[in-house]
Amino acid sequence: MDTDCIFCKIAAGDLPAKKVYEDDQIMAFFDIHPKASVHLLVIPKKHIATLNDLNTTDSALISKLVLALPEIAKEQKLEGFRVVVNNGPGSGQIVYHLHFHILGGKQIPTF
Ligand code: DGP
Repeated sequence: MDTDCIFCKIAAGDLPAKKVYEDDQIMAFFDIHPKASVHLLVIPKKHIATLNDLNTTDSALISKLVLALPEIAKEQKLEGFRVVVNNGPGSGQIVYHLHFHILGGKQIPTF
């Protein structure tokens, strides 16, 4: 755990979040500043700052997280959804704890 990291604090239960899924390794909760009618964040509980910081020992964890995305979306009754990962400077990443945005609900702009 990184004691300065907001998502580590959420993962540890030290900060509140509107959780929709949690197990021993990953957690999903609503984004505090939603950009879509359904906007969730899915995080590994382990502190990993960016995709660049992943290594092969994280393979099972990341596989589990990606496989959970459609399950979490299904729980929210989303048929289709967009997954976004902002990664590093210039990408829009604000929180340096790896997270996958799930965006869905009302039609979201395409690009
Ligand atoms: P990014 O720009 O990819 O780093 O996205 C960070 C997202 O995290 C942003 O959409 C707002 C959200 N966020 C920041 N702080 C909190 C928080 O304390 N709780 C929740 N639920 N979301 C947060």
